[in-house]
Amino acid sequence: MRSFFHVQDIGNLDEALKEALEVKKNPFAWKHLGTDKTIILVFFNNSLRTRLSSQKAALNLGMNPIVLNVNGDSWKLETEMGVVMDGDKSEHLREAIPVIGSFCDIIGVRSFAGLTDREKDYGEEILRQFIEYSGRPVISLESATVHPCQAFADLITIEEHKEKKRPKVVMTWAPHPRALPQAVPNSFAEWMNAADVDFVITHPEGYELDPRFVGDAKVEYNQMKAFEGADFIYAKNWSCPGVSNPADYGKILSKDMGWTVDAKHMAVTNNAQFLHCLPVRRNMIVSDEVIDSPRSLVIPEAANRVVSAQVVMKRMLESL
Ligand code: AN0
Ligand code: CP
Repeated sequence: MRSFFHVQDIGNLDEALKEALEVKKNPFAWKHLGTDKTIILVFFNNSLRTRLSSQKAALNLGMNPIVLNVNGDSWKLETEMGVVMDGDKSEHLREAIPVIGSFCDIIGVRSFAGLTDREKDYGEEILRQFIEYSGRPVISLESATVHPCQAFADLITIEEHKEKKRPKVVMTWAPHPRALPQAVPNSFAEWMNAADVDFVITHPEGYELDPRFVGDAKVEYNQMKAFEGADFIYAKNWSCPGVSNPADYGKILSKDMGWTVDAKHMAVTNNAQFLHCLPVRRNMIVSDEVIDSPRSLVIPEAANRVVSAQVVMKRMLESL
Protein backbone atom coordinates (compact mmCIF):
# COMPACT_ATOMS: atom_id res chain seq x y z
CA MET A 1 0.00 0.00 0.00
CA ARG A 2 1.53 3.34 -1.08
CA SER A 3 -0.78 5.75 0.68
CA PHE A 4 -3.78 5.61 3.02
CA PHE A 5 -6.46 8.25 2.52
CA HIS A 6 -9.55 6.63 1.11
CA VAL A 7 -11.48 3.43 1.70
CA GLN A 8 -10.35 2.15 -1.71
CA ASP A 9 -6.74 2.16 -0.48
CA ILE A 10 -7.47 -0.74 1.88
CA GLY A 11 -8.92 -2.91 -0.91
CA ASN A 12 -11.50 -5.57 -0.06
CA LEU A 13 -13.22 -4.54 3.21
CA ASP A 14 -14.10 -8.08 4.34
CA GLU A 15 -10.45 -9.09 4.01
CA ALA A 16 -9.30 -5.94 5.82
CA LEU A 17 -11.74 -6.65 8.67
CA LYS A 18 -10.59 -10.25 8.92
CA GLU A 19 -6.99 -9.07 9.06
CA ALA A 20 -7.89 -6.50 11.71
CA LEU A 21 -9.38 -9.16 13.96
CA GLU A 22 -6.26 -11.33 13.50
CA VAL A 23 -4.00 -8.39 14.34
CA LYS A 24 -6.11 -7.64 17.41
CA LYS A 25 -5.90 -11.24 18.62
CA ASN A 26 -2.19 -11.55 17.95
CA PRO A 27 -0.67 -8.03 17.94
CA PHE A 28 2.99 -9.10 18.08
CA ALA A 29 2.89 -11.79 15.37
CA TRP A 30 4.32 -9.46 12.70
CA LYS A 31 7.14 -7.93 14.78
CA HIS A 32 9.74 -9.09 12.26
CA LEU A 33 8.22 -6.83 9.56
CA GLY A 34 9.28 -3.61 11.24
CA THR A 35 12.81 -4.55 12.31
CA ASP A 36 15.17 -1.68 11.44
CA LYS A 37 12.27 0.29 9.96
CA THR A 38 11.26 3.78 11.07
CA ILE A 39 8.00 5.68 10.88
CA ILE A 40 7.94 9.45 11.36
CA LEU A 41 4.62 10.86 12.62
CA VAL A 42 4.30 14.55 11.77
CA PHE A 43 1.72 16.50 13.79
CA PHE A 44 0.65 19.98 12.71
CA ASN A 45 -2.26 19.75 15.22
CA ASN A 46 -3.10 18.37 18.65
CA SER A 47 -3.87 14.72 19.24
CA LEU A 48 -4.21 12.17 22.00
CA ARG A 49 -5.50 8.97 20.36
CA THR A 50 -3.81 9.25 16.97
CA ARG A 51 -0.45 10.14 18.47
CA LEU A 52 -0.49 7.26 20.98
CA SER A 53 -2.22 4.59 18.89
CA SER A 54 0.08 5.18 15.91
CA GLN A 55 3.15 4.81 18.11
CA LYS A 56 1.73 1.70 19.77
CA ALA A 57 0.86 0.15 16.39
CA ALA A 58 4.40 0.83 15.13
CA LEU A 59 5.93 -0.69 18.28
CA ASN A 60 3.72 -3.80 17.95
CA LEU A 61 5.16 -4.24 14.44
CA GLY A 62 8.74 -3.86 15.69
CA MET A 63 9.14 -0.41 14.07
CA ASN A 64 10.77 2.66 15.57
CA PRO A 65 8.30 5.55 15.76
CA ILE A 66 9.55 9.14 15.84
CA VAL A 67 7.08 11.96 16.54
CA LEU A 68 7.59 15.49 15.22
CA ASN A 69 5.36 18.24 16.59
CA VAL A 70 5.46 21.00 14.00
CA ASN A 71 4.63 24.32 15.74
CA GLY A 72 6.03 22.81 18.94
CA ASP A 73 9.55 21.56 18.56
CA SER A 74 10.52 22.01 14.90
CA TRP A 75 10.87 25.11 12.73
CA LYS A 76 7.56 26.62 11.71
CA LEU A 77 6.90 25.35 8.19
CA GLU A 78 5.72 27.37 5.20
CA THR A 79 3.19 25.40 3.15
CA GLU A 80 2.46 27.85 0.28
CA MET A 81 4.57 27.86 -2.88
CA GLY A 82 5.93 31.08 -4.34
CA VAL A 83 5.78 33.22 -1.20
CA VAL A 84 8.50 35.56 0.08
CA MET A 85 9.40 33.92 3.39
CA ASP A 86 9.81 37.08 5.46
CA GLY A 87 7.39 36.07 8.22
CA ASP A 88 7.71 33.72 11.19
CA LYS A 89 8.13 30.53 9.12
CA SER A 90 11.79 29.52 8.88
CA GLU A 91 11.55 26.49 6.59
CA HIS A 92 9.48 25.39 3.59
CA LEU A 93 7.70 22.05 3.29
CA ARG A 94 9.52 21.62 -0.03
CA GLU A 95 12.79 21.02 1.87
CA ALA A 96 11.36 19.63 5.11
CA ILE A 97 9.43 16.79 3.42
CA PRO A 98 12.33 15.18 1.53
CA VAL A 99 14.51 15.58 4.62
CA ILE A 100 11.90 13.79 6.76
CA GLY A 101 11.57 11.14 4.03
CA SER A 102 15.31 10.51 4.07
CA PHE A 103 15.14 9.58 7.77
CA CYS A 104 12.31 7.02 7.60
CA ASP A 105 10.44 4.32 5.68
CA ILE A 106 6.83 5.45 6.28
CA ILE A 107 5.34 8.88 7.10
CA GLY A 108 2.11 9.71 8.95
CA VAL A 109 0.75 13.27 8.79
CA ARG A 110 -1.87 15.09 10.83
CA SER A 111 -2.79 18.37 9.21
CA PHE A 112 -6.29 19.76 9.80
CA ALA A 113 -8.33 21.82 7.38
CA GLY A 114 -7.78 25.58 7.67
CA LEU A 115 -11.56 26.04 7.17
CA THR A 116 -11.14 29.32 5.28
CA ASP A 117 -10.33 28.21 1.72
CA ARG A 118 -12.53 25.31 0.62
CA GLU A 119 -10.65 24.68 -2.60
CA LYS A 120 -7.32 24.50 -0.83
CA ASP A 121 -8.61 22.18 1.91
CA TYR A 122 -10.44 19.88 -0.47
CA GLY A 123 -7.34 19.82 -2.70
CA GLU A 124 -5.45 18.21 0.26
CA GLU A 125 -2.44 20.37 -0.62
CA ILE A 126 -0.27 19.48 2.34
CA LEU A 127 -0.84 15.74 2.03
CA ARG A 128 -0.26 15.89 -1.72
CA GLN A 129 3.08 17.57 -1.11
CA PHE A 130 4.07 14.83 1.35
CA ILE A 131 3.23 12.17 -1.25
CA GLU A 132 5.01 13.98 -4.04
CA TYR A 133 8.19 15.03 -2.25
CA SER A 134 8.84 12.34 0.39
CA GLY A 135 9.25 9.25 -1.79
CA ARG A 136 7.64 7.30 1.09
CA PRO A 137 4.24 5.75 1.75
CA VAL A 138 2.07 8.35 3.52
CA ILE A 139 -0.75 7.77 6.02
CA SER A 140 -3.36 10.47 6.69
CA LEU A 141 -3.62 10.81 10.46
CA GLU A 142 -6.52 13.23 9.80
CA SER A 143 -5.74 15.52 6.95
CA ALA A 144 -7.87 18.36 5.59
CA THR A 145 -10.78 16.23 4.37
CA VAL A 146 -10.35 12.66 5.63
CA HIS A 147 -9.56 10.64 8.77
CA PRO A 148 -9.29 7.08 7.43
CA CYS A 149 -7.59 5.49 10.49
CA GLN A 150 -10.60 6.63 12.53
CA ALA A 151 -13.19 5.38 10.04
CA PHE A 152 -11.47 2.00 9.77
CA ALA A 153 -11.46 1.71 13.59
CA ASP A 154 -15.15 2.70 13.62
CA LEU A 155 -15.94 -0.04 11.09
CA ILE A 156 -14.01 -2.63 13.12
CA THR A 157 -16.00 -1.58 16.22
CA ILE A 158 -19.33 -1.89 14.39
CA GLU A 159 -18.33 -5.29 13.03
CA GLU A 160 -17.42 -6.52 16.53
CA HIS A 161 -20.56 -5.19 18.22
CA LYS A 162 -23.32 -5.57 15.63
CA GLU A 163 -26.26 -7.68 16.73
CA LYS A 164 -27.70 -8.24 13.26
CA LYS A 165 -26.15 -8.87 9.85
CA ARG A 166 -26.99 -5.47 8.32
CA PRO A 167 -27.36 -2.87 11.09
CA LYS A 168 -28.86 0.59 10.68
CA VAL A 169 -26.08 3.11 11.30
CA VAL A 170 -27.02 6.77 11.79
CA MET A 171 -24.44 9.55 11.71
CA THR A 172 -25.79 12.65 13.40
CA TRP A 173 -24.45 16.19 13.54
CA ALA A 174 -24.40 17.59 17.09
CA PRO A 175 -23.59 21.08 18.44
CA HIS A 176 -20.07 22.25 19.38
CA PRO A 177 -18.77 25.68 20.44
CA ARG A 178 -15.92 25.78 17.87
CA ALA A 179 -15.76 25.23 14.12
CA LEU A 180 -14.52 21.70 13.42
CA PRO A 181 -13.32 20.07 10.19
CA GLN A 182 -15.41 17.67 8.09
CA ALA A 183 -12.70 15.00 7.92
CA VAL A 184 -14.28 12.62 10.44
CA PRO A 185 -17.83 12.67 9.01
CA ASN A 186 -16.46 12.57 5.43
CA SER A 187 -14.45 9.42 6.10
CA PHE A 188 -17.14 7.79 8.21
CA ALA A 189 -19.65 8.32 5.37
CA GLU A 190 -17.21 7.03 2.79
CA TRP A 191 -16.48 3.87 4.80
CA MET A 192 -20.11 3.20 5.73
CA ASN A 193 -21.13 3.49 2.09
CA ALA A 194 -18.59 0.81 1.29
CA ALA A 195 -19.67 -1.42 4.22
CA ASP A 196 -22.69 -3.73 4.46
CA VAL A 197 -24.87 -1.40 6.59
CA ASP A 198 -28.05 0.64 6.19
CA PHE A 199 -26.52 4.13 6.44
CA VAL A 200 -28.40 7.37 7.24
CA ILE A 201 -26.96 10.87 7.78
CA THR A 202 -28.86 13.53 9.74
CA HIS A 203 -27.95 17.20 10.21
CA PRO A 204 -29.54 20.66 10.16
CA GLU A 205 -30.02 22.31 6.75
CA GLY A 206 -26.81 23.84 5.40
CA TYR A 207 -24.53 21.11 6.82
CA GLU A 208 -24.67 18.93 3.66
CA LEU A 209 -21.39 17.05 3.26
CA ASP A 210 -19.54 16.95 -0.04
CA PRO A 211 -21.45 14.66 -2.45
CA ARG A 212 -18.36 12.57 -3.14
CA PHE A 213 -18.52 11.41 0.51
CA VAL A 214 -22.31 11.27 0.91
CA GLY A 215 -22.56 8.88 -2.04
CA ASP A 216 -25.80 6.93 -1.92
CA ALA A 217 -26.44 7.52 1.79
CA LYS A 218 -29.92 8.60 2.84
CA VAL A 219 -29.96 12.16 4.22
CA GLU A 220 -32.79 12.81 6.72
CA TYR A 221 -33.16 16.35 8.12
CA ASN A 222 -35.50 15.24 10.93
CA GLN A 223 -33.10 13.89 13.56
CA MET A 224 -35.73 11.98 15.56
CA LYS A 225 -37.02 10.33 12.40
CA ALA A 226 -33.48 9.35 11.42
CA PHE A 227 -32.90 7.78 14.85
CA GLU A 228 -35.95 5.50 14.62
CA GLY A 229 -34.88 1.86 14.69
CA ALA A 230 -31.14 2.71 14.60
CA ASP A 231 -28.68 0.07 15.81
CA PHE A 232 -25.71 2.45 16.02
CA ILE A 233 -25.65 6.22 16.59
CA TYR A 234 -22.45 7.94 15.45
CA ALA A 235 -22.37 11.53 16.72
CA LYS A 236 -20.02 14.22 15.41
CA ASN A 237 -19.94 17.96 14.98
CA TRP A 238 -18.69 19.49 11.76
CA SER A 239 -18.61 23.01 10.40
CA CYS A 240 -20.39 24.08 7.22
CA PRO A 241 -18.93 22.14 4.26
CA GLY A 242 -19.94 25.00 1.94
CA VAL A 243 -21.55 22.72 -0.63
CA SER A 244 -24.61 24.82 -1.41
CA ASN A 245 -23.10 28.13 -0.30
CA PRO A 246 -19.28 28.28 -0.62
CA ALA A 247 -19.23 31.59 1.33
CA ASP A 248 -20.34 29.68 4.45
CA TYR A 249 -17.46 27.20 4.27
CA GLY A 250 -16.02 26.48 7.74
CA LYS A 251 -18.69 28.51 9.54
CA ILE A 252 -20.89 27.51 12.48
CA LEU A 253 -24.48 27.72 11.20
CA SER A 254 -26.17 26.23 14.27
CA LYS A 255 -25.56 25.63 17.95
CA ASP A 256 -28.99 24.09 18.43
CA MET A 257 -28.78 22.07 21.66
CA GLY A 258 -31.89 20.20 20.55
CA TRP A 259 -29.44 18.10 18.48
CA THR A 260 -27.42 16.95 21.54
CA VAL A 261 -27.74 13.15 21.69
CA ASP A 262 -29.59 12.37 24.92
CA ALA A 263 -31.82 9.64 26.40
CA LYS A 264 -34.88 11.08 24.66
CA HIS A 265 -33.17 10.57 21.29
CA MET A 266 -31.86 7.11 22.15
CA ALA A 267 -35.36 6.02 23.25
CA VAL A 268 -36.60 5.87 19.64
CA THR A 269 -33.67 3.72 18.46
CA ASN A 270 -33.41 -0.07 18.50
CA ASN A 271 -31.50 0.15 21.82
CA ALA A 272 -28.67 1.62 19.74
CA GLN A 273 -25.03 1.51 20.69
CA PHE A 274 -23.31 4.92 20.81
CA LEU A 275 -20.13 5.84 18.94
CA HIS A 276 -17.97 8.98 18.88
CA CYS A 277 -14.37 9.33 17.71
CA LEU A 278 -13.36 11.45 20.76
CA PRO A 279 -12.40 13.97 22.01
CA VAL A 280 -16.01 14.70 22.90
CA ARG A 281 -17.60 17.64 24.70
CA ARG A 282 -20.04 16.16 27.21
CA ASN A 283 -23.51 17.66 27.31
CA MET A 284 -22.85 19.45 24.01
CA ILE A 285 -22.47 16.47 21.65
CA VAL A 286 -23.86 13.81 23.97
CA SER A 287 -25.42 13.74 27.44
CA ASP A 288 -23.52 12.17 30.36
CA GLU A 289 -26.30 9.62 30.62
CA VAL A 290 -25.79 8.33 27.06
CA ILE A 291 -21.99 8.34 26.98
CA ASP A 292 -21.83 6.67 30.42
CA SER A 293 -24.43 4.03 29.55
CA PRO A 294 -23.51 0.37 28.96
CA ARG A 295 -24.49 0.92 25.28
CA SER A 296 -21.67 3.44 24.79
CA LEU A 297 -18.72 2.04 22.78
CA VAL A 298 -16.44 5.09 22.83
CA ILE A 299 -13.62 3.39 24.77
CA PRO A 300 -13.44 0.13 22.75
CA GLU A 301 -13.78 2.31 19.63
CA ALA A 302 -10.71 4.33 20.64
CA ALA A 303 -8.84 1.13 21.54
CA ASN A 304 -9.43 -0.08 17.97
CA ARG A 305 -7.35 2.84 16.71
CA VAL A 306 -4.26 0.71 17.42
CA VAL A 307 -5.74 -2.11 15.35
CA SER A 308 -6.64 0.00 12.32
CA ALA A 309 -3.26 1.76 12.34
CA GLN A 310 -1.48 -1.56 12.69
CA VAL A 311 -3.23 -3.13 9.68
CA VAL A 312 -2.34 -0.09 7.56
CA MET A 313 1.32 -0.03 8.68
CA LYS A 314 1.58 -3.82 8.29
CA ARG A 315 0.38 -3.60 4.69
CA MET A 316 2.81 -0.76 3.98
CA LEU A 317 5.73 -2.68 5.48
CA GLU A 318 4.76 -5.74 3.40
CA SER A 319 4.91 -3.68 0.21
CA LEU A 320 8.12 -1.71 0.91
C1 AN0 B 1 -11.05 17.23 15.62
C2 AN0 B 1 -12.06 17.17 14.49
O1 AN0 B 1 -13.24 17.35 14.72
O2 AN0 B 1 -11.66 16.95 13.34
C3 AN0 B 1 -10.37 15.88 15.79
C4 AN0 B 1 -11.25 14.70 15.90
C5 AN0 B 1 -10.55 13.43 15.82
N1 AN0 B 1 -11.70 17.56 16.86
C6 AN0 B 1 -11.44 18.66 17.55
O3 AN0 B 1 -10.65 19.46 17.13
C7 AN0 B 1 -12.15 18.85 18.85
N1 CP C 1 -10.08 10.45 17.39
C1 CP C 1 -8.90 11.07 17.25
O1 CP C 1 -8.30 11.11 16.18
O2 CP C 1 -8.42 11.63 18.41
P1 CP C 1 -7.13 12.55 18.55
O3 CP C 1 -7.46 13.86 17.89
O4 CP C 1 -6.94 12.68 20.03
O5 CP C 1 -5.98 11.89 17.88
